[in-house]
Amino acid sequence: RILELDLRKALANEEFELFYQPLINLKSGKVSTCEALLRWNHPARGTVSPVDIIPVAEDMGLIVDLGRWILRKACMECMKWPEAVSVAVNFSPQQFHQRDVLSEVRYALEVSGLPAHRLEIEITESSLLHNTELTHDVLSQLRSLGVRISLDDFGTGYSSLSYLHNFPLQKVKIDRSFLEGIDSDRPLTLLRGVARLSADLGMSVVVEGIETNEQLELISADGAVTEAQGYLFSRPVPAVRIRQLLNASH
Ligand code: G
Ligand code: G
Ligand code: NA
Ligand code: MN
Repeated sequence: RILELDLRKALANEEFELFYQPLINLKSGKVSTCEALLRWNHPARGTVSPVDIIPVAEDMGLIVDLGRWILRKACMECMKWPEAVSVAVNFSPQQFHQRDVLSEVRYALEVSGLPAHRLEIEITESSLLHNTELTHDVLSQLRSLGVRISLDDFGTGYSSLSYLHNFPLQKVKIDRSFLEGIDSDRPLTLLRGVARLSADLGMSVVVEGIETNEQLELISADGAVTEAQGYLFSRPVPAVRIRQLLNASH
């Protein structure tokens, strides 16, 4: 595949870039975290989406190198932000299940100087499907380092509610599909239920994909949701732009 050949060169040629999208703490109204989102500035194709990059990188065995680059870059970028702001980094299942995942995280923190409590790792339910005992150990060890684990896209996979109490997770991100139609006809029952359950289990709760003020009001009403993310606040933006945004708001 052409894409594979290009992908091998892309790391060396510095064609990758991280964009950042803020998560807003609903109590303070301030940015709590910024999520790093991968972009590839392909010399001929223009911007390539992570949806097209990550699976190919996993097939090629390039995910470890690429993941290492992403993690370090994100940690170094976070060092330029106000201290109250954390960075969230997405881990693909292969990246999460690599043997050296702990050393990778420890090393990224070390070389960047970022305190562990300012790093959040986003995994999806698919990372929790297999090797549950080993998975549990890795999560606990990451927790001992002081990083937070966030369960991304909750509600799109098998959505076993048991994940929420069986694994040591600190945050749950409710997928934006839960918002569909809530400002018109669909009852909020499901979203509120998941949010309340997660909050009662001691987790921070994020709702993703907030695009309107109506949606923001609806999810804020009962206090279970702690953070919101979506185009209403900001699209994913380049590093320079997020720095300006954070300096203006903190
Ligand atoms: O930013 P965008 O909407 O294009 O992201 C599309 C998908 O790609 C999302 O599911 C997001 O979690 C995933 N993604 C974005 N950046 C990364 C990354 O650095 N690593 C991994 N594993 N997934 C990413
Ligand atoms: O899987 P993950 O949650 O990491 O995916 C993040 C993706 O969602 C990014 O590609 C980002 O561009 C996209 N996104 C972020 N906020 C919104 C939003 O408010 N509406 C829509 N439609 N997509 C969003
Ligand atoms: Na994510
Ligand atoms: Mn998500």
